[in-house]
Amino acid sequence: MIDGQSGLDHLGFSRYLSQLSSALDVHPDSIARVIAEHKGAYDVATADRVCRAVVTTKRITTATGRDDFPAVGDWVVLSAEPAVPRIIDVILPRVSTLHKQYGGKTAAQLMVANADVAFIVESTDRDYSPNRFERYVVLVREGGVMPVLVLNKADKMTAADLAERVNELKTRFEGIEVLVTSSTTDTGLDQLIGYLEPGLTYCLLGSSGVGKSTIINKLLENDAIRTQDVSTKSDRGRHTTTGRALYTMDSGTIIIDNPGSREVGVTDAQSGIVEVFDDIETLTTECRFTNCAHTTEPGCAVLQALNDGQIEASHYENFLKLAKEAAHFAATAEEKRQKDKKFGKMAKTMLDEVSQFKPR
Ligand SMILES: Nc1nc2c(ncn2[C@@H]2O[C@H](COP(=O)(O)OP(=O)(O)OP(=O)(O)O)[C@@H](O)[C@H]2O)c(=O)[nH]1
Ligand SMILES: [Mg+2]
Ligand SMILES: [Zn+2]
Repeated sequence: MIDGQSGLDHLGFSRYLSQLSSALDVHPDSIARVIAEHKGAYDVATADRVCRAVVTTKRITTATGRDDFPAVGDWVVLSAEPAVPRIIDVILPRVSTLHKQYGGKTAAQLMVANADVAFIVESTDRDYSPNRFERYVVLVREGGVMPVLVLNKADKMTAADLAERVNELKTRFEGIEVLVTSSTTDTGLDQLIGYLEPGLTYCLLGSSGVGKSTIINKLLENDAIRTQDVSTKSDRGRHTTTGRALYTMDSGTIIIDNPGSREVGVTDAQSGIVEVFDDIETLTTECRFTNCAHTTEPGCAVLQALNDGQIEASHYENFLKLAKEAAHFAATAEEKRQKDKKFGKMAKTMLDEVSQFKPR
């Protein structure tokens, strides 16, 4: 059985145990956490070392999907066989998961396991998209992970524009923390660091080039991760991070870096291909009405593109499907706001009524 002396705490083991619904009957010496994924192999960290590990052929032949294989963040049991690569015998129960997309349940790819908090990073430049934030928020919550929005590269925008965006995000994503950061000027990094708790696992998600790895390098203070200068043409880094990896901070916080994703969208269940809608999103900015639903409205740039054959009908339908889910999310937030407003009114009326009986 496991007590507090497992030696795995720098990897977040106590936190993991506290989230499990039943006790683990495994000797801690055989437990490791997956910290990186390679083609056909994993790096796993035990209490005192990092080593290569592989899964059994039995696992490969009996697997029914990606979830049957280890992912970064997983807790696993290694076989007693000391030879390297070690053998991963068991994947311990996951308390949270992050899949690449939602909707097409069959092919949803597992990215990360056992993360507590996901920092969803966008940059202030043209990457900025509240809709994308929303897709990530849905995805993150579906996996049982807490979302936090991070608006990075604050140095590239005026304070006024920045405040406007933060305001927009706070209104749209009630109850979700919004952090503003810049790795160039160190703006907001203290706030971000203040947010981190020892023993918890955080992961960074977001498009390529928004500055995820740079933030982690700042947190680790040792440039552990290679990043790349922004390509001048597109103003974006080119997919610098190619694999996910888990890092441990001296403070005891665990951080997972992800390769930039252009992958958040619904899945075409048949092909397993992930669809993104950046093209349609760009078009929506040209619709006549800002609240255009892109179904019947005059002056709709999306319908226009559909008619022109510029976008595929199936692509358009998937976009509507996703928009519906997003609208549902927005509606829930709006309902809550209305409720709060109603309650505020009611409270005020009550106060007024009570004040009538105030002793003179
Ligand atoms: N101006 C500015 N540039 C930044 C900031 N943070 C990162 N960058 C630059 O943006 C580029 C991309 O940064 P990365 O950290 O590699 O981005 P990433 O999100 O890890 O990208 P992928 O690994 O491809 O997913 C680099 O050239 C960084 O120097 C920032 O706060 N301000
Ligand atoms: Mg990176
Ligand atoms: Zn439209």
